[in-house]
Amino acid sequence: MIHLEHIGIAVQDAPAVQALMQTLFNVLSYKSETVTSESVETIFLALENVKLELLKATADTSAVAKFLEKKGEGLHHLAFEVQDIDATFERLKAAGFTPLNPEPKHGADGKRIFFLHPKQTHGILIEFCQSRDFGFVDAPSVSEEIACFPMGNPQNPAMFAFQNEQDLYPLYYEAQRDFYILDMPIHSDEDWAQNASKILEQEDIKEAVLVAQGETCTAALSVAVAQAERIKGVVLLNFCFEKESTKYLAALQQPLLLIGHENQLEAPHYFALKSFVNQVHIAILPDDWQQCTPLAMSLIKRRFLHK
Ligand code: CMX
Repeated sequence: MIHLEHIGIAVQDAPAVQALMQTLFNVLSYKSETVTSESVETIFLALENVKLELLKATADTSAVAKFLEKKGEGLHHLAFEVQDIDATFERLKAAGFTPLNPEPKHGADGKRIFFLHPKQTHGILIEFCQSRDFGFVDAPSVSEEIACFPMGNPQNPAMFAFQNEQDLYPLYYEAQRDFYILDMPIHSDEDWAQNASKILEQEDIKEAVLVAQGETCTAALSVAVAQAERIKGVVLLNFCFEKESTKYLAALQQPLLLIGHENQLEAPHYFALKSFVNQVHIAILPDDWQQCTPLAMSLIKRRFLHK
């Protein structure tokens, strides 16, 4: 199924446009990336159903520089995500289009892309893109006894994630670029710490960032305390205070990143943790954290991968 992946907007003054987006939509940019082959700097903002890609020329020869000179700031292109970019490329060539690229090439955001000339598409510059395959490992479980689902490239730093009801799936999607994810679905509190230890040993994970959300946070904290030598940092999303969790928080030695959202009742109380948790960073994101997944991911990467 084809969907609108992003809207490209040519900008002269990126900070001014970013400030405007914050005022209009309450969104912040979550990453910026220079695409050398296109001579552009891209700045991404995520709305619920589509991304905005601000495009800044980095050289006078850039297509964006030419566009800005001729038309000024504004809508530059629409990018549609397809499942098979090579097949789409061939299909459109057979339909009589002359793509601007001899074949799909690497673009921003880890995607393969190609463009059609606006002269062939009633004045709209159209990009087709396909997300890179991040190496999803379709393994049922690393252990027959304990359900744990690995995703991503095993060469990447490990992210040990506790979730229930697929809450963390949007985050996993983003995280697969940088982490090897060990997803441990939670069904009951029992033996979590023990099972988690088994998985860490079976998979020979020497260092992992542990991520949990909502009601799985207390169990995750117990694992972090029990496995202090293997868990190098903890991320709690929408953490809710519980009696047990306070005990583990006081014993926690690793850096902690707490990500909440502003409508959450507990969020203002997170700051009280600074008085007794060793190294805690707190981020309160606008609205529901699932809508802020890319932003949450960039905080996790900055804190634990120093990216
Ligand atoms: N949207 C609509 N029309 C556009 C356009 C755009 N983004 N860019 C150019 N045009 C129109 C021009 O207005 C002009 O129309 P007229 O002849 O009616 O005046 C016509 O296309 C030709 O424009 P040009 O200035 O002579 O530019 P070129 O033909 O040299 O280049 C294009 C146009 C589309 C081939 C070039 O911009 C290109 O290769 N774009 C694809 C790559 C790109 O845009 N990269 C930046 C984004 C990278 C990313 O997202 O990663």
